[in-house]
Amino acid sequence: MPTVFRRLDRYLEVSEEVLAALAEGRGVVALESNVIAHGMPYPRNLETALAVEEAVRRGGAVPATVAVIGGRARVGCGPEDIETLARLGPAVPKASVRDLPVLFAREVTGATTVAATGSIAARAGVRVFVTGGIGGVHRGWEGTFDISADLAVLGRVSLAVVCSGAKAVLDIPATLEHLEMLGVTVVGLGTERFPGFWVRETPYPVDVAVSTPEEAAAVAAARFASGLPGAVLVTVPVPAADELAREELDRALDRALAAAEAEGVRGKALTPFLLQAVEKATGGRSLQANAALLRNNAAVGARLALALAERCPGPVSPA
Ligand code: PSU
Ligand code: MN
Repeated sequence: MPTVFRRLDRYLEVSEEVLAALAEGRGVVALESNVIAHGMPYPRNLETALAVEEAVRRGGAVPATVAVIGGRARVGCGPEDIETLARLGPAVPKASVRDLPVLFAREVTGATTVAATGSIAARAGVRVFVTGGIGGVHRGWEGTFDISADLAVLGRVSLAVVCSGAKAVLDIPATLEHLEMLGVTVVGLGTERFPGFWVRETPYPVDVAVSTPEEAAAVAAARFASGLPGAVLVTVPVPAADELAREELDRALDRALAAAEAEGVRGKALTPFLLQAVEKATGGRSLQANAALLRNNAAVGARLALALAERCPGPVSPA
Protein backbone atom coordinates (compact mmCIF):
# COMPACT_ATOMS: atom_id res chain seq x y z
CA MET A 1 0.00 0.00 0.00
CA PRO A 2 1.40 3.40 -0.89
CA THR A 3 2.02 5.73 2.06
CA VAL A 4 -0.61 8.46 2.36
CA PHE A 5 0.43 11.94 3.51
CA ARG A 6 -1.49 14.90 4.82
CA ARG A 7 -0.20 18.44 4.38
CA LEU A 8 -0.03 20.37 7.65
CA ASP A 9 1.17 23.49 5.90
CA ARG A 10 2.69 24.49 2.59
CA TYR A 11 6.04 22.83 3.27
CA LEU A 12 5.25 20.07 5.76
CA GLU A 13 3.55 16.73 5.16
CA VAL A 14 3.10 13.92 7.66
CA SER A 15 2.03 10.31 6.98
CA GLU A 16 -1.46 9.33 8.12
CA GLU A 17 0.07 6.59 10.25
CA VAL A 18 2.30 9.04 12.13
CA LEU A 19 -0.54 11.57 12.49
CA ALA A 20 -2.83 8.89 13.96
CA ALA A 21 -0.14 7.75 16.41
CA LEU A 22 0.49 11.35 17.53
CA ALA A 23 -3.24 12.05 17.92
CA GLU A 24 -3.69 8.91 20.01
CA GLY A 25 -0.64 9.68 22.15
CA ARG A 26 1.25 6.56 20.99
CA GLY A 27 5.02 6.45 20.67
CA VAL A 28 6.56 7.97 17.53
CA VAL A 29 10.30 7.94 16.74
CA ALA A 30 11.80 10.33 14.19
CA LEU A 31 14.77 9.10 12.12
CA GLU A 32 17.20 11.11 9.99
CA SER A 33 17.81 10.56 6.27
CA ASN A 34 21.27 12.07 5.82
CA VAL A 35 22.79 8.91 7.28
CA ILE A 36 20.95 6.95 4.53
CA ALA A 37 22.15 9.10 1.62
CA HIS A 38 25.58 10.19 2.90
CA GLY A 39 26.50 7.98 5.85
CA MET A 40 26.64 4.54 4.24
CA PRO A 41 27.03 3.01 0.76
CA TYR A 42 24.19 1.28 -1.13
CA PRO A 43 22.75 -1.30 -0.39
CA ARG A 44 23.97 -1.28 3.22
CA ASN A 45 22.21 2.04 3.76
CA LEU A 46 18.87 0.64 2.56
CA GLU A 47 19.13 -2.53 4.67
CA THR A 48 20.09 -0.49 7.73
CA ALA A 49 17.33 2.11 7.28
CA LEU A 50 14.69 -0.63 6.98
CA ALA A 51 16.15 -2.59 9.93
CA VAL A 52 16.09 0.55 12.07
CA GLU A 53 12.42 1.18 11.20
CA GLU A 54 11.70 -2.47 12.01
CA ALA A 55 13.43 -2.19 15.40
CA VAL A 56 11.22 0.81 16.24
CA ARG A 57 8.10 -1.17 15.28
CA ARG A 58 9.18 -4.22 17.27
CA GLY A 59 9.48 -1.89 20.25
CA GLY A 60 5.84 -0.89 19.80
CA ALA A 61 6.39 2.61 18.39
CA VAL A 62 5.85 4.12 14.93
CA PRO A 63 8.96 5.11 12.91
CA ALA A 64 8.97 8.50 11.18
CA THR A 65 11.87 8.86 8.79
CA VAL A 66 12.25 12.52 7.84
CA ALA A 67 13.48 13.88 4.48
CA VAL A 68 12.64 16.62 2.01
CA ILE A 69 10.87 15.05 -0.96
CA GLY A 70 10.13 17.22 -3.99
CA GLY A 71 10.35 20.42 -1.96
CA ARG A 72 8.28 19.39 1.07
CA ALA A 73 9.44 18.23 4.47
CA ARG A 74 8.08 14.73 4.89
CA VAL A 75 7.64 13.05 8.29
CA GLY A 76 7.07 9.31 7.99
CA CYS A 77 8.69 8.56 4.63
CA GLY A 78 7.41 5.41 2.93
CA PRO A 79 9.62 2.50 1.83
CA GLU A 80 9.65 3.94 -1.69
CA ASP A 81 11.12 7.22 -0.43
CA ILE A 82 13.76 5.38 1.61
CA GLU A 83 14.68 3.26 -1.41
CA THR A 84 15.09 6.39 -3.55
CA LEU A 85 17.32 8.14 -0.98
CA ALA A 86 19.42 4.99 -0.54
CA ARG A 87 19.88 4.38 -4.28
CA LEU A 88 20.68 7.99 -5.16
CA GLY A 89 23.02 8.29 -2.16
CA PRO A 90 25.36 11.29 -2.34
CA ALA A 91 23.51 12.54 -5.44
CA VAL A 92 20.83 13.72 -2.99
CA PRO A 93 21.95 17.00 -1.39
CA LYS A 94 22.80 16.91 2.32
CA ALA A 95 20.33 19.25 3.97
CA SER A 96 20.96 21.08 7.22
CA VAL A 97 18.67 23.84 8.50
CA ARG A 98 20.12 26.60 6.30
CA ASP A 99 19.47 24.47 3.19
CA LEU A 100 15.78 23.77 3.86
CA PRO A 101 14.31 26.99 2.40
CA VAL A 102 16.31 26.51 -0.80
CA LEU A 103 15.00 22.94 -1.25
CA PHE A 104 11.44 24.14 -0.52
CA ALA A 105 11.64 27.03 -2.97
CA ARG A 106 13.18 24.89 -5.73
CA GLU A 107 10.89 21.91 -5.07
CA VAL A 108 13.76 19.43 -4.86
CA THR A 109 14.72 16.49 -2.63
CA GLY A 110 17.23 16.52 0.22
CA ALA A 111 18.57 14.21 2.93
CA THR A 112 18.13 15.81 6.34
CA THR A 113 20.89 16.02 8.97
CA VAL A 114 20.22 15.85 12.71
CA ALA A 115 19.69 19.63 12.72
CA ALA A 116 17.13 19.61 9.89
CA THR A 117 15.43 16.39 11.01
CA GLY A 118 15.08 17.65 14.58
CA SER A 119 13.61 20.97 13.46
CA ILE A 120 11.07 19.28 11.19
CA ALA A 121 10.16 16.50 13.65
CA ALA A 122 9.51 19.01 16.44
CA ARG A 123 7.24 21.05 14.15
CA ALA A 124 5.19 17.93 13.48
CA GLY A 125 4.84 17.28 17.23
CA VAL A 126 7.25 14.32 17.46
CA ARG A 127 9.12 14.14 20.77
CA VAL A 128 11.71 11.37 20.25
CA PHE A 129 14.43 11.25 17.61
CA VAL A 130 16.93 8.43 17.12
CA THR A 131 20.25 8.81 15.32
CA GLY A 132 23.77 7.34 15.31
CA GLY A 133 26.09 10.22 16.09
CA ILE A 134 25.32 13.91 16.27
CA GLY A 135 27.46 16.53 14.61
CA GLY A 136 29.48 18.78 16.88
CA VAL A 137 32.60 20.88 17.20
CA HIS A 138 35.26 19.83 14.68
CA ARG A 139 38.89 19.43 15.63
CA GLY A 140 40.76 22.59 14.78
CA TRP A 141 37.65 24.71 15.42
CA GLU A 142 39.95 27.46 16.73
CA GLY A 143 40.93 28.08 13.11
CA THR A 144 37.80 27.17 11.18
CA PHE A 145 34.82 27.82 13.50
CA ASP A 146 33.38 24.56 12.11
CA ILE A 147 30.60 23.74 14.57
CA SER A 148 27.65 21.68 13.36
CA ALA A 149 24.20 23.27 13.25
CA ASP A 150 23.09 20.07 15.03
CA LEU A 151 24.20 21.66 18.31
CA ALA A 152 22.24 24.88 17.78
CA VAL A 153 19.08 22.88 17.06
CA LEU A 154 19.55 20.71 20.16
CA GLY A 155 19.68 23.97 22.11
CA ARG A 156 16.25 25.08 20.94
CA VAL A 157 13.90 22.16 20.12
CA SER A 158 12.00 20.08 22.69
CA LEU A 159 13.17 16.59 21.79
CA ALA A 160 14.64 13.53 23.43
CA VAL A 161 17.48 12.62 21.05
CA VAL A 162 18.94 9.12 21.32
CA CYS A 163 22.48 8.72 19.94
CA SER A 164 25.82 7.00 20.60
CA GLY A 165 27.63 10.25 21.20
CA ALA A 166 29.19 12.50 18.62
CA LYS A 167 31.35 11.16 15.84
CA ALA A 168 34.85 10.41 17.02
CA VAL A 169 36.22 12.62 14.24
CA LEU A 170 35.13 15.60 16.35
CA ASP A 171 36.65 17.48 19.29
CA ILE A 172 34.62 15.72 22.00
CA PRO A 173 35.47 17.91 25.04
CA ALA A 174 34.73 21.06 23.01
CA THR A 175 31.44 19.50 21.84
CA LEU A 176 30.44 18.76 25.44
CA GLU A 177 31.33 22.32 26.50
CA HIS A 178 29.18 23.65 23.69
CA LEU A 179 26.25 21.42 24.70
CA GLU A 180 26.56 22.76 28.23
CA MET A 181 26.56 26.34 26.97
CA LEU A 182 23.35 25.63 25.03
CA GLY A 183 21.69 24.10 28.09
CA VAL A 184 21.32 20.60 26.64
CA THR A 185 20.98 17.85 29.28
CA VAL A 186 23.37 14.98 28.46
CA VAL A 187 22.17 11.65 29.84
CA GLY A 188 24.19 8.41 29.77
CA LEU A 189 22.13 5.25 29.52
CA GLY A 190 24.12 2.60 31.36
CA THR A 191 27.24 4.77 31.25
CA GLU A 192 28.87 7.48 33.35
CA ARG A 193 30.97 8.55 30.37
CA PHE A 194 30.03 10.10 27.06
CA PRO A 195 30.05 7.32 24.41
CA GLY A 196 32.58 7.54 21.58
CA PHE A 197 30.34 6.40 18.70
CA TRP A 198 32.53 3.53 17.42
CA VAL A 199 33.85 2.88 20.94
CA ARG A 200 31.76 2.50 24.09
CA GLU A 201 33.22 5.40 25.98
CA THR A 202 35.34 8.53 25.96
CA PRO A 203 37.09 9.83 29.10
CA TYR A 204 34.51 12.63 29.52
CA PRO A 205 31.59 12.36 31.99
CA VAL A 206 27.89 12.77 31.09
CA ASP A 207 25.64 15.08 33.18
CA VAL A 208 23.66 12.20 34.63
CA ALA A 209 23.73 8.41 34.31
CA VAL A 210 20.46 6.41 34.19
CA SER A 211 19.97 2.67 33.95
CA THR A 212 16.74 2.41 31.90
CA PRO A 213 15.09 4.24 28.98
CA GLU A 214 12.15 4.89 31.32
CA GLU A 215 14.41 6.86 33.67
CA ALA A 216 15.67 8.87 30.70
CA ALA A 217 12.02 9.48 29.71
CA ALA A 218 11.35 10.90 33.18
CA VAL A 219 14.11 13.48 32.68
CA ALA A 220 12.82 14.37 29.19
CA ALA A 221 9.21 14.61 30.43
CA ALA A 222 10.31 16.94 33.23
CA ARG A 223 12.15 19.15 30.77
CA PHE A 224 9.18 19.38 28.39
CA ALA A 225 6.64 19.95 31.18
CA SER A 226 8.73 22.68 32.80
CA GLY A 227 8.67 24.80 29.66
CA LEU A 228 12.44 24.78 29.19
CA PRO A 229 13.27 24.76 25.48
CA GLY A 230 15.93 22.44 24.13
CA ALA A 231 16.81 18.78 24.01
CA VAL A 232 17.66 15.96 26.34
CA LEU A 233 20.46 13.99 24.69
CA VAL A 234 20.21 10.32 25.66
CA THR A 235 23.54 8.68 24.87
CA VAL A 236 23.83 4.91 24.45
CA PRO A 237 27.15 3.06 23.93
CA VAL A 238 27.58 0.90 20.81
CA PRO A 239 26.86 -2.79 21.65
CA ALA A 240 30.06 -4.36 23.05
CA ALA A 241 30.27 -7.00 20.30
CA ASP A 242 30.48 -4.31 17.61
CA GLU A 243 32.88 -1.90 19.28
CA LEU A 244 36.11 -1.03 17.42
CA ALA A 245 39.51 -1.36 19.06
CA ARG A 246 40.61 2.08 20.24
CA GLU A 247 44.15 1.90 18.80
CA GLU A 248 42.82 0.83 15.41
CA LEU A 249 40.31 3.68 15.46
CA ASP A 250 42.90 6.27 16.52
CA ARG A 251 45.18 5.21 13.70
CA ALA A 252 42.34 5.32 11.15
CA LEU A 253 41.26 8.74 12.42
CA ASP A 254 44.72 10.25 12.24
CA ARG A 255 45.04 9.09 8.67
CA ALA A 256 41.55 10.34 7.74
CA LEU A 257 42.18 13.77 9.25
CA ALA A 258 45.53 14.06 7.47
CA ALA A 259 43.93 13.08 4.15
CA ALA A 260 41.17 15.67 4.60
CA GLU A 261 43.76 18.34 5.28
CA ALA A 262 45.93 17.30 2.32
CA GLU A 263 42.94 17.28 -0.06
CA GLY A 264 41.54 20.52 1.31
CA VAL A 265 38.19 18.97 2.29
CA ARG A 266 36.17 21.46 4.36
CA GLY A 267 32.67 22.47 5.41
CA LYS A 268 29.73 20.16 4.80
CA ALA A 269 31.85 17.71 2.81
CA LEU A 270 34.09 17.02 5.79
CA THR A 271 31.86 14.67 7.82
CA PRO A 272 31.03 12.28 4.93
CA PHE A 273 34.69 12.33 3.82
CA LEU A 274 35.99 11.36 7.26
CA LEU A 275 33.36 8.63 7.70
CA GLN A 276 34.34 7.09 4.36
CA ALA A 277 38.06 7.26 5.11
CA VAL A 278 37.59 5.53 8.48
CA GLU A 279 35.44 2.88 6.79
CA LYS A 280 38.21 2.12 4.32
CA ALA A 281 40.89 2.05 7.02
CA THR A 282 38.93 -0.37 9.22
CA GLY A 283 37.99 -2.71 6.36
CA GLY A 284 34.30 -1.83 6.76
CA ARG A 285 34.12 -2.58 10.47
CA SER A 286 33.24 1.02 11.30
CA LEU A 287 30.22 0.60 9.05
CA GLN A 288 29.15 -2.55 10.84
CA ALA A 289 29.42 -0.76 14.19
CA ASN A 290 27.42 2.16 12.80
CA ALA A 291 24.59 -0.15 11.66
CA ALA A 292 24.58 -2.06 14.97
CA LEU A 293 24.42 1.06 17.13
CA LEU A 294 21.63 2.52 14.99
CA ARG A 295 19.49 -0.63 15.45
CA ASN A 296 20.23 -0.68 19.17
CA ASN A 297 19.40 3.02 19.53
CA ALA A 298 16.12 2.44 17.67
CA ALA A 299 15.07 -0.17 20.24
CA VAL A 300 15.98 2.23 23.08
CA GLY A 301 14.13 5.07 21.32
CA ALA A 302 10.96 2.99 21.02
CA ARG A 303 10.97 2.24 24.77
CA LEU A 304 11.66 5.86 25.55
CA ALA A 305 8.81 7.00 23.26
CA LEU A 306 6.34 4.62 24.93
CA ALA A 307 7.41 5.78 28.40
CA LEU A 308 7.16 9.44 27.37
CA ALA A 309 3.70 8.90 25.86
CA GLU A 310 2.61 7.43 29.19
CA ARG A 311 4.03 10.34 31.18
CA CYS A 312 2.66 13.02 28.86
CA PRO A 313 -0.68 11.55 27.71
CA GLY A 314 -2.86 13.06 25.01
CA PRO A 315 -1.96 14.42 21.60
CA VAL A 316 1.28 16.34 21.30
CA SER A 317 0.88 19.89 20.05
CA PRO A 318 3.30 20.84 17.32
CA ALA A 319 6.23 23.05 18.33
N1 PSU B 1 26.80 10.23 11.96
C1 PSU B 1 27.03 9.21 11.08
N2 PSU B 1 26.85 9.43 9.78
C2 PSU B 1 26.43 10.64 9.31
C3 PSU B 1 26.18 11.72 10.24
C4 PSU B 1 26.38 11.44 11.54
O1 PSU B 1 27.40 8.13 11.49
O2 PSU B 1 26.27 10.77 8.13
C5 PSU B 1 25.66 13.04 9.74
C6 PSU B 1 24.40 13.42 10.52
O3 PSU B 1 23.35 13.58 9.60
C7 PSU B 1 24.73 14.72 11.20
C8 PSU B 1 25.69 15.31 10.20
O4 PSU B 1 23.60 15.51 11.45
O5 PSU B 1 26.50 14.18 9.86
C9 PSU B 1 26.48 16.46 10.71
O6 PSU B 1 27.10 17.10 9.64
P1 PSU B 1 27.80 18.55 9.82
O7 PSU B 1 28.97 18.31 10.73
O8 PSU B 1 28.18 18.98 8.45
O9 PSU B 1 26.74 19.43 10.45
MN1 MN C 1 30.36 22.00 9.51
